[in-house]
Amino acid sequence: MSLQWYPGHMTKARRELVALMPSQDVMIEVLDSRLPKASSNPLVAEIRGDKPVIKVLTKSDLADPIATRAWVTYLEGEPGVKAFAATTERPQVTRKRIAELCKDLAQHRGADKPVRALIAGVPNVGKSTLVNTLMNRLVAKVGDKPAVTKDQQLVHLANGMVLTDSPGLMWPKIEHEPRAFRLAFAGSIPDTAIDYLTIGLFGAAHLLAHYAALVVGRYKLPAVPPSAEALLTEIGRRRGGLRKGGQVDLHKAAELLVHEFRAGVLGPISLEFPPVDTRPLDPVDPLVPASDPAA
Ligand SMILES: Nc1nc2c(ncn2[C@@H]2O[C@H](COP(=O)(O)OP(=O)(O)OP(=O)(O)O)[C@@H](O)[C@H]2O)c(=O)[nH]1
Ligand SMILES: [Mg+2]
Repeated sequence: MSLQWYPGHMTKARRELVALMPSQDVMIEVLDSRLPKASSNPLVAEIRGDKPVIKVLTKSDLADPIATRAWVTYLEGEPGVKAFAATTERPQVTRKRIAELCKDLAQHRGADKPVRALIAGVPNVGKSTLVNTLMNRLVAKVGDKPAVTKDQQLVHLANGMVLTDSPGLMWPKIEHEPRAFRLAFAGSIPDTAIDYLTIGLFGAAHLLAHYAALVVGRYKLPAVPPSAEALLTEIGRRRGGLRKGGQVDLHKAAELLVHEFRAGVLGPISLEFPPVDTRPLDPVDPLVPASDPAA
């Protein structure tokens, strides 16, 4: 299944990002910590070109901290990339890190010229929330659904930086099925464009494979269910997802699982993990890969 959701305002948003980027010093690409790869939009990378980028992994309070730490290290291995994990639970840390990294990446601007940064990313990852955190007050509209921001918004920070918030951008067709499912499960694609049962089954399978103890604990299950469908059936039984006659309504159970995952009530969960470093270890110092020239 490929997924198509590319509302009209995104064509305009894309054009405006292309027009603005040349005047910017830095791109701040916002990624969801739970799916940093699936939420990195190839169009955003294309628009950025070779400008430096800060990859902010938002909602880190909802993600598996070990996976997030590995993602930050992995992303920083790419040229011109700085990365860090952010959460609304620690706004001061975010303000400090962004100010430091922007200064560092835009040294050519000198002390007297403000750093200009464009904030971009797929819908619902927390771009406008980041703007509000950096401003330390509510200046951008935020919402718990995709496509809340429809137009670019320019804001001036007290430290002189000039930020532009932008509408969440998708690309016309997501060909890779697991990527589309991850984006949908996390809430970057509107519920009207997805089928809850398909997404719920995908999520249930992932949870069973990587976070079985969390689902067993949350739904008070006697054992790990043998399949994604069995997990949804158990959830439906326990949470009133029954049709007349006592049959479990799998759609309802799937919807419940999707919403509980998004709200973080199952615990900190990541939907993907960075590639494992398989380079041979240095025989003298086994903590570094032998083939790493920087080691
Ligand atoms: N738990 C948690 N939720 C967050 C965090 N940052 C943002 N959110 C929530 O994520 C949702 C989306 O936030 P927005 O800032 O509107 O996202 P956006 O990227 O601007 O979305 P669009 O404008 O639709 O592209 C809101 O419900 C926020 O409260 C975070 O660090 N932790
Ligand atoms: Mg927004």
